[in-house]
Amino acid sequence: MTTGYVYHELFGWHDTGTNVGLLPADPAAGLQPFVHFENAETKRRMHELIVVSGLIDRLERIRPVHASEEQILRVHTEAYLERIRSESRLPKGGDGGDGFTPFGQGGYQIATLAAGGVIAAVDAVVSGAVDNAYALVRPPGHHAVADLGMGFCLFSNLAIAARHAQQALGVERIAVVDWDVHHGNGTQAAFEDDPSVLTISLHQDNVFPPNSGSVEERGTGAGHGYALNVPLPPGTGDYGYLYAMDQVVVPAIRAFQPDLVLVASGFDASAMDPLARQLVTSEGYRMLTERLMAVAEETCDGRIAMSHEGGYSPVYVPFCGLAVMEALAGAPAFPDPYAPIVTGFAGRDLQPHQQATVDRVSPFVADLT
Ligand code: 6DK
Ligand code: ZN
Repeated sequence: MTTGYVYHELFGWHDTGTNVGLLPADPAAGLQPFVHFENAETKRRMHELIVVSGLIDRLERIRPVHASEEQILRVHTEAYLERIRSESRLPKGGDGGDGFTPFGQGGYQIATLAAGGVIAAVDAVVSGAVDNAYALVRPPGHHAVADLGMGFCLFSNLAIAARHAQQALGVERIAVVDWDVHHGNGTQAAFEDDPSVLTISLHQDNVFPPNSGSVEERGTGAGHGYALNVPLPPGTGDYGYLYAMDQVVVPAIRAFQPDLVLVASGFDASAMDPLARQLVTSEGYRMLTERLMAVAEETCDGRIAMSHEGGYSPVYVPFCGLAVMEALAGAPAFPDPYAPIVTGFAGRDLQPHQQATVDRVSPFVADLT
C-alpha cells in the first residue's frame, strides 16, 4: 500500500492569536487572553509523531501547491476571496467573517496552500501515484461557505479539491465522509443540490454551527437524499461510531458507488478533546478507517483522500491521527500510551439512545442510487 502524505511547515504559521479562545478576550467580562483552540500545536505534534514513530519512512511525501484563484472560485465567491486576500495584506491580518476565525498577515497564502494541499492529495490518488493519501493541512475547511469563513475555516479545502477532481480530473461521483465532531455544514452546502456528491456527516448533536446538521437535512432539489446527517448524542464512543459506520456510512457508499472517497478527518470526537464530549479512541479511529478502506476497495479501487479538520487535544490528536494513517498505509500499530486510560472509560459500547439516532438515518440509504 502506498500512502501519500501532505504536510508543510507553513501550516503551523497560520496565526490565530490569543484574542479568541472560544470568546474574544474581554477583561471586563473576566475573559483573559487565551491561545486560540485552533492553533498549530495539535497538527505539529501529529507530524512529529509520524516522524518519530517511523511511519514517515513508509509514506510518499506529496508537496502542497497553492490552490489557484480558479480552483477556489469553484466553491467561493469572488468578493469573499478578494476580502480575505486584502485583509491578509494588513499587518494585523483579518477574520473569516464570524469573529472566531482570525488569521494573521499572509494568512491568505497559507489558506490557499491548505486547499492546494488537499488538491495535491486528490491528484496523487486519482492519478494512481499513491493508493490513498492524508493531507495534514491547516487552517481547516469544512465550515466555510461560499461567501463566509466561519468556525476556524477560511476556504472549503475538501470541497475545492472535490470540484477539482470533477472538473479537472474527470472524476464523476464523490462520497464525502466527515467524522469531525462538528457538523460539516460548509461541505454539505457546497453540494446541497448536487446528486453527484454524497455528503455524510457524523457529528455530536448540535455543537457547531448552532442548529445545524439535523437528521432532517438531506439536501435540496436534485440533491435531495444526497446529504446524510448523523447527530450523535454526547458520550458516543468507539462502538457508537462504528454502528453509525456500519449502518449508514458503509451501506450508503455501497449504494452510491463513488469513484472517489474523501474524508474530512477531525479528531475532536476523541475521548480527550476539550471542545466536545465524545469518547472515540485511537483504536476507534483505526477501525473506522479500516471500514472505509474496505468499502472503498469494493467501490473505487480503494481511492481515499483525507483532509485534516479539527481536533484540540495536543496530547491525543497525534495518536488518533497516527492510527488513521497507519491503517491507510497498512502499517503495524505503534502503541498508544493513552489506550489504557481511554479504553477504560465507561461508555465505549453502543448505547440505546445512540442506536436510536443512527436508526433514524439508516432507512434513508434505500433512497440512494
Ligand atoms: N463556538 C472544527 O473543529 C471547528 O470543526 C470547530 C469550531 C467550534 C467552535 C466552538 C463553538 C461557537 C458556538 C456558538 C456560537 C459561536 C461560537 F473546522 C474545524 F476546525 F474542523 O462551539
Ligand atoms: Zn471540529
